[in-house]
Amino acid sequence: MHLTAEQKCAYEEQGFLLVPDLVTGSDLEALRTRLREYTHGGRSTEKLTLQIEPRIQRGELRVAHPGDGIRKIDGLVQGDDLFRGLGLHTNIVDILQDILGAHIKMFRNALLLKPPTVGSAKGWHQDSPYWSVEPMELCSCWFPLDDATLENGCMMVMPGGHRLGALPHVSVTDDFVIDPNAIEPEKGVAVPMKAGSGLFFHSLIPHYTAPNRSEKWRRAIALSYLSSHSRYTGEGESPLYFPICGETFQGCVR
Ligand SMILES: O=C(O)CCC(=O)C(=O)O
Repeated sequence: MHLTAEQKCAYEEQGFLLVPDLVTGSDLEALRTRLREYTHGGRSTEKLTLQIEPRIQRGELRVAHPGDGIRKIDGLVQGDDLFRGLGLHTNIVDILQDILGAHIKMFRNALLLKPPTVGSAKGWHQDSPYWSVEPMELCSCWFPLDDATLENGCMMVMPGGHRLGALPHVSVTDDFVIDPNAIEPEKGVAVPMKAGSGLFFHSLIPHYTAPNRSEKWRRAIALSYLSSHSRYTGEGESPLYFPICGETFQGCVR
């Protein structure tokens, strides 16, 4: 599933690209079923890192089942065979090679859940300012397991915003967001998506998701990748990243 020259150009110009039908049918259903086992019983989450919706964590909101309050699950690609298969899926890796080149590692994977009515917003932000990697040219594939709509908190992006470079970010309650003086949210566009599609986006694209005001789940996994030529700029040695394809280079991420 390689990109056409036109798609590649659109990604470079706009900083994002929607690709439909990366995974369909029973393969997509199997991922949903597996995730439900983690959130609502049947499978241990002991080896995973879970984050609960902040208002539920603080006791300001209640949900019927603990699984209805989970906001984030980290590490499924490392810990689960089906999600590992997704992280390494040929349809995704083909496109990543067109964007990042032949040598790729996975930087992170995070299931981002917006439970019905209680799922909160993720404010306008860029990913690279959160991440200790240079150059700031990572690529994420945001993959919804449910249809992502305006009502349940689909992705919103700022077309071309990756070309502004790293913008100043500030801490606010429960979040770390672009300084409101450095962004014009009215220029953002919503990207409703069918489950199983992928939104490939540059790590400097400003993006936002609204609260889930609907009765439907919005579950997505963010799969973030970097070129193996990238450099780790945090303290100490580079973490060991999950290998996707190609080689590792001296002085670069491990
Ligand atoms: O899925 C969401 O609600 C937010 C995703 C996001 O901001 C990210 O993947 O960086």
